[in-house]
Amino acid sequence: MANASPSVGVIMGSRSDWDTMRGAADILAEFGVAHECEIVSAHRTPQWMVEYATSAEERGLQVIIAGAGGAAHLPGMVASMTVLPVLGVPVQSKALSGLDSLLSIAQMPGGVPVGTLAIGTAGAKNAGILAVRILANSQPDLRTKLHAYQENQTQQVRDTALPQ
Ligand code: RP5
Repeated sequence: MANASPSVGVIMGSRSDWDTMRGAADILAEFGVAHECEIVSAHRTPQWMVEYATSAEERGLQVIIAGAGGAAHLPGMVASMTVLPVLGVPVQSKALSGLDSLLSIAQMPGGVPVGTLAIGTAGAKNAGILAVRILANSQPDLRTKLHAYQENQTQQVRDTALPQ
C-alpha cells in the first residue's frame, strides 16, 4: 500500500520527525489509502523539496501532509509550489516545545494556505484523518469507513468506565 500509486505524500524535515509523523501514516494504512513517506528538508535538501513539490500533482498525489519542527518552513514552502492541499504538522521541538513549529507553519501570508494541525502526535493523527476526509469527497468507500471509524471511537468512549 505504501508504494502503489500513492495519493497522499507524508513528508517530514528529518528522521527525528518520524516518531510523530508515523501517526499520520498509520491512519492512512488503517483506511487503506496508498501513500508514500519521505524525508524532505526545506533547509538541508532544498532542491529535493522543489522537485518533490513541483512534481507532486503530476505524480498523482492528492494531498500532502508535511511535518517539521523548529524553523518549520517545509509545509509553507511546499504549499507555495503546488495547488494540492497541504496539511502542516508542527513537530514538538526540544527548545520551545513546538510553539516555534506551530507559529512557523500557521502564520502563512494570504494566498498560500497550509492547513495547520495541533502540535505533535495528535496533529499527525488528525492530519491523516483529514487527508482521508478530503479523499472521501470523491471516494464513497472512504466515507463509509470514516462513519465506522467515528462510531467505533464514540462507542469506545461510551464503554469506558471510570475507576471506582
Ligand atoms: C527540522 O529540524 C526537522 O523537521 C526537525 O523537526 C528539526 C530537527 O532536525 P534534526 O536536527 O533532529 O535532524 O528541520
